[in-house]
Amino acid sequence: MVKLVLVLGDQLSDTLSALQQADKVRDVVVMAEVGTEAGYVPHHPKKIAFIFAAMRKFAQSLRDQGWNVSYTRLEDAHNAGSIPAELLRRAQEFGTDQVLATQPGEWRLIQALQDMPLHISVLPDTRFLCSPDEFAHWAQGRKALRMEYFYREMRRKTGLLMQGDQPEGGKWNFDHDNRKPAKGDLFRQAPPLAPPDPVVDEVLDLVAARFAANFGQLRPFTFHTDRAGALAALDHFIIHALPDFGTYQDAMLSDDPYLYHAVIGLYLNAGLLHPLEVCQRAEAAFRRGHAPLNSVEGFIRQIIGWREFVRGIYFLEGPDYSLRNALEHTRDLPALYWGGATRMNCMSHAVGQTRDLAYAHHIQRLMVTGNFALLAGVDPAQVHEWYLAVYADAYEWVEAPNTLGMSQFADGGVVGSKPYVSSGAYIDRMSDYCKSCHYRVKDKTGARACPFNLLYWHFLDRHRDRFAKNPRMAQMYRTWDRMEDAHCQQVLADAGAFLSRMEDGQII
Ligand code: FAD
Ligand code: DLZ
Ligand code: SF4
Repeated sequence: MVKLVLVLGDQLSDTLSALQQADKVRDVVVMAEVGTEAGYVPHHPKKIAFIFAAMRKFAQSLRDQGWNVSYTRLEDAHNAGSIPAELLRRAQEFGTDQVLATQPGEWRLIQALQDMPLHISVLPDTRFLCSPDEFAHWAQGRKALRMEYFYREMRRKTGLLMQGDQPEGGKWNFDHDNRKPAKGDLFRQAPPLAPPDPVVDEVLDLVAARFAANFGQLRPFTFHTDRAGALAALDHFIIHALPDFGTYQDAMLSDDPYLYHAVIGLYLNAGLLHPLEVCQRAEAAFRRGHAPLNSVEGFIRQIIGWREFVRGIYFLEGPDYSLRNALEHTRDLPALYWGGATRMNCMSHAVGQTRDLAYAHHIQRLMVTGNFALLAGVDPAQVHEWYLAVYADAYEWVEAPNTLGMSQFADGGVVGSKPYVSSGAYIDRMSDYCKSCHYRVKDKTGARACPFNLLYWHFLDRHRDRFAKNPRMAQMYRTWDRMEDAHCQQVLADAGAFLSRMEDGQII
């Protein structure tokens, strides 16, 4: 009997397990642009355009390889509106109830497929280096799950940057070399732009018509939308940016959104690049002397360490992970996250760049927008929805542990042993934002005091019961306790007033 082979918008890989198990002559590949996937959060228009254009091109490449592909466009009159409804419609059309699927990356869809009146074989997603079962096995019996130890296992497993059973250069992690601020440089090479293309143009018109109300600027659209383009972006990064990736990984500059970052997360997560090939190319650059060890190790750690680790956590923790709120934060996400005016220059740049590019690099996500939401006590569910919507690389398996775990501490310490919070001093050290800000980063109290300075102590003070005994935070509490009582009261009062202005919808 003919089988339907489901290929989702983030499963655009020739090596997909469902395709590998299918019979090219007998079976039918099902792909569908559907309202539910395009609308479960208000995705950035660039993200929707990237996924639809990449889906259309991948469908064509499958046809070119001899596959029979039934592709539903968003605007098709018979579009049933959701992945399950499209599968049912195609099942009726082809007289079958047999489906091959690769496990989706979100519990929401995994559960939707389980509830269907069809025989669906859900195969493991083999495009990762560590399966959920392998991760669960690694996690079993450990008191705390720490990325660093998991990462070492992945280094041993892949053989990346290894000399026998020892790490290259005698150390697993060169992070202490990677904390430098950056200076403007006119010669820094931005990621390459994709050339004009009729498939993309058609999708851009569709997205402009259907998703005009979503936060985010659609044009200019510069992402690549096929594997060849993604490989070109990777090569460009390895040649031009990888050598400095490590040193300036944490730096932020107002006029340079990409610095030495790869901007490949969207390609990896959609399936256009494979994590191992990416890391092998980076390792080869080290072996031929093109890039130093601190950069290559740092880059590989993000991919075989953090990326695999957060996926392991997502599947280990189960479907309720995205509902967690360990710190019981309840404030609404301020309008400035959706483009509302703000006087905070760092927030204005990080959000403005996100609106224009559907991209911000890790430290902007963690130490600017994430840090502010955490310090201000914003409801993590709203923070989670924002991050899932606004970045071109966002899917729940990777976004939720980063946002709810690493950034908001909403999982109570599963991903990180302490919350990532900082005052304005960190942002000042790592960026050029503060020098043209309305607020003064050196001011600790008063009307012009940097809000990060006020809220940092407010956060520590209100969560003292939870964090004072955390050995990694004891020093912060000792500093707070050494301050004059009157100063502390002033900081807390100014922070409270700032939060009240924010809640009243005033420009902050
Ligand atoms: P680079 O800095 O060049 O790093 C190279 C690659 O390493 C990335 O493409 C990515 O695949 C991987 N990587 C780096 N850090 C992480 C990480 N913490 N977790 C997983 N992979 C990592 N990443 C996503 O892919 N999707 C998300 O939805 C996402 N949401 C995030 C939300 C928050 C609050 C934070 C703090 C981080 C989030 N990240 C997410 C991780 C990271 O910010 C992005 O992977 C990275 O910014 C993508 O840009 P890049 O390709 O230029 O990465
Ligand atoms: C993100 C996304 C969007 C915007 N649209 C579609 C779509 O129309 N059809 C589709 O198959 N996939 C889409 N995706 C990706 C899915 O949301 C993704 O496969 C699941 O969230 C699982 O990771
Ligand atoms: Fe951000 Fe504070 Fe610096 Fe202004 S002074 S840019 S609010 S850290």
